[in-house]
Amino acid sequence: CANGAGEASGPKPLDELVVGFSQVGSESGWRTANTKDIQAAFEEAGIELKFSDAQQKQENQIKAIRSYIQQQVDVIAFSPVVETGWDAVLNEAKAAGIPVVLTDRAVDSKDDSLYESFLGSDFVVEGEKAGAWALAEFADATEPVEIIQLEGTTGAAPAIDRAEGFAEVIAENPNLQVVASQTGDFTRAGGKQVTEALLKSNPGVDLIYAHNDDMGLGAIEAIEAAGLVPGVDIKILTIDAVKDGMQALADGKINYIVECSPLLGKQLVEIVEQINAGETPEKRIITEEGEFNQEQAIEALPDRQY
Ligand code: GYE
Repeated sequence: CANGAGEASGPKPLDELVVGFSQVGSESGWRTANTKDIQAAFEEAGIELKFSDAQQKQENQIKAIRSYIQQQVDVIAFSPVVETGWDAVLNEAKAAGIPVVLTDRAVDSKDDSLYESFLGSDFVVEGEKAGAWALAEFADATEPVEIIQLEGTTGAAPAIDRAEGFAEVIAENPNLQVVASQTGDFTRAGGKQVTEALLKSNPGVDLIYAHNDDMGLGAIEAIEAAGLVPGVDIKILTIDAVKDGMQALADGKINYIVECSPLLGKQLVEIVEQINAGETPEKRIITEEGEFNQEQAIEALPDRQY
């Protein structure tokens, strides 16, 4: 690819580099941790980071990216709120010779020359891990296991992939049935509202699978308000492992969490440095992550940074 910033003019000193970052929003504990980690990593590297919060709206991200193109930043990084609809603006960045790095979430573009690298988790694998826990947890069930799924933002890579991975794995046991599935937009308020409504139409629910901790935490509030005991009357399975989620797991209100790490800052700085040096970064960098049951959460909590 001929559009590395470093290739036209040679590497710049780091304190002359400018990176524009368009963040999804501040919808969850994960997002807050991700923003902090990225800002801290650039600060530490002495690289200027222009930051904008899109409030979960694609149009805001497109505007931010266009403004970074206009400002001729050296690298644009962004975490796409949804998968589709990026080709036009990414082609504008390409035409301007500004390399783009995807962090956290994917775009569904067929043309992978539109970005240098994609750094983030494998969300299908996360959904599979969640499904594997559900399979094992309800292995002995002789009656149908009713599952409510709280989906992330509609059209977002983690919502699509976490649903897919989970569905594939639980298909192994026809007793496990997703009886209702709705978006809570990755927020606590969304998780609470959807759970409130779905508990009424599905009084026999056994498990809530939430695509992130925040929606699971909202579900806990709705379950308690209905006079039920979260983690006991209705089990809860989530993804992320942010501090509030881990605390709820330690307290027995959530039953299992699949980790999704928001700590992408250092690796993003490395990618920017490679691009600046005229090197080609890895096209796909997958984050390493674990899984937690109650005991493991109790053990991990004291050292949890976010
Ligand atoms: O799981 C959720 C956040 O894109 C991986 O977005 C991220 C997801 C994360 O709102 O909490």
